Amino acid sequence: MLAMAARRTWVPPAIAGIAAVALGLGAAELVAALIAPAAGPLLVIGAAAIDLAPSWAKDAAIALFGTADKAALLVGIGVVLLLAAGAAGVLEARRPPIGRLIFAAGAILGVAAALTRAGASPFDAVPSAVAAIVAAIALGVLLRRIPRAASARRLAPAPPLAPGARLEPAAQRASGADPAAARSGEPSRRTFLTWAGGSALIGALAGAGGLLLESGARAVTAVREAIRLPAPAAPAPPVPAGAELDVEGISPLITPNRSFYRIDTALQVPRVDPADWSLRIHGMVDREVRLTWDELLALPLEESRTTLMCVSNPVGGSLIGTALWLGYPIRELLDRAGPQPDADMVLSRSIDGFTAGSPLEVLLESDRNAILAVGMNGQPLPEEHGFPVRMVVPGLYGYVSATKWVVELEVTRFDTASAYWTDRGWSARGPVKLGSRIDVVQGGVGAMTAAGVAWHQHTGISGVEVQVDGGPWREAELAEALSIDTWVQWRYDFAPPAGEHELAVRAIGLDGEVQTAEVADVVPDGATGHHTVRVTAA
Ligand SMILES: Nc1nc2c(c(=O)[nH]1)N[C@H]1C(S)=C(S)[C@@H](COP(=O)(O)O)O[C@H]1N2
Ligand SMILES: [Mo]
Repeated sequence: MLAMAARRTWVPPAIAGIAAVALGLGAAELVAALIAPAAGPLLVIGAAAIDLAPSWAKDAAIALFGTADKAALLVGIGVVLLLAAGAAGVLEARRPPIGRLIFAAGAILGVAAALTRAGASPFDAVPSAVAAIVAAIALGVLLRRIPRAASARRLAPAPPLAPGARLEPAAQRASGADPAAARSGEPSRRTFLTWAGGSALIGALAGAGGLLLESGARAVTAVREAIRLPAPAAPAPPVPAGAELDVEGISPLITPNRSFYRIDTALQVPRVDPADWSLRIHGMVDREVRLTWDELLALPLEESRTTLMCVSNPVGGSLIGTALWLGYPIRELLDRAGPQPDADMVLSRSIDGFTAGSPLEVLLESDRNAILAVGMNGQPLPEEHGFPVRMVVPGLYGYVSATKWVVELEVTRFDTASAYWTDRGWSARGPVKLGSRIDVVQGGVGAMTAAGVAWHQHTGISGVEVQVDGGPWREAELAEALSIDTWVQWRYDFAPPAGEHELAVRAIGLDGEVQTAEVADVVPDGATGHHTVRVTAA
């Protein structure tokens, strides 16, 4: 092998290419497992190969390999990758940067394949890019460690050998067996093979780890997709026709799952298999309660439409959305546990360690749809919105109530326990503030329409007013409210002269509160002030 490598100068660079690609793909697979489990390079390449293969090839593969066709595909991909990686190594050694260009081309194909798959996210581009960058760097490092003897001939073609000349001295020098070579700092063949083998091994380990993690994530995705949620025992009433205004650009009354805002501290979305999920209610209770997924689904589930909002939503911001939730009232479960009289807080805990502190009395209110939710807009919760179980509490900001991937409710006290964001400077209590937003202003001189939403969860909205150019506040048209827990759409028609105009909006609560003009930052307990926009009538 060693002597062969000395004579065949393409062998070490080919080994370098293969080792570099192994390291790159391994790193990419690990990165994919962490941020984009559907975009691991092997999976993406395999899927693209299946999509792109002509149907006769697919038929032939199935005829030839039967149910092992996927395995055969992977072996085929492996062989092609091996050849391409070896070729890239050889080309990079002879005509740089052709090898690295081959890696770049592979990355472009990988990114394209990842991004054009159904439901792709921008993150899906990362693993392929990581693969190419790591492979390119590793290839450079490895090529530099190829012993001179093996690379000498590519730099300067060796003179023709004199008849009868022997190769021994060169082979010996390059093998690293020559102590003089080792002393001179010249890379030895053993050093090179150690580096190449080490890269390939690390790549294989990272790749195996990544694939294992990804398969866990994909298994949960498959479990979620197979779930059929039970029909609600208490369905939400149908949406009345008057609840939705016909204005282009207004927030839809119900926010689709795919455009629902997402806020959490999770670098990697926790993957929780419902079969492993349980909720533990403990702390200041008469008896601890445990609830499994099957037990939860067997309970009479209720539907409710609740607007969820983040305390970090600035005036006019988009961290707010409304969904049809399916779940079970938390108060029923707390009643089973029997909270002690001096408790005043429920500290909910996510499987990833996040905590939220909600007032116990709010969760116990009989007319508050504070629920353990399993469904969102007719689907099992999306993984990034807390699958399989989260909390939803109308009237409280998300950070003090809406724990996703919830696994624990600890009944405790505000003066002894504190939650994730409370420890970071945010208020311990987070009731949602009365608010409104201008979504769109359209039209032109003499006929403009402004429209948007207003909310005060669990209080309700009685009116919305709009002010043009600092003039008097005028009443906007209000759509029918779905409930006091849901935002309400509004529209306002006006007839501006040509030029620039300033519009402001304010909401009025069912309790008579008028939305304050006083400007407050989001920290520590939510922004205030009127949403104001400038428009030009032309
Ligand atoms: N486990 C967990 N749950 C969480 C959070 C979090 O960081 N981790 N963020 C909370 C915050 S601040 C908000 S506003 C809501 C957002 O829910 P959504 O991402 O489904 O819109 O989730 C809450 N639940
Ligand atoms: Mo939030």
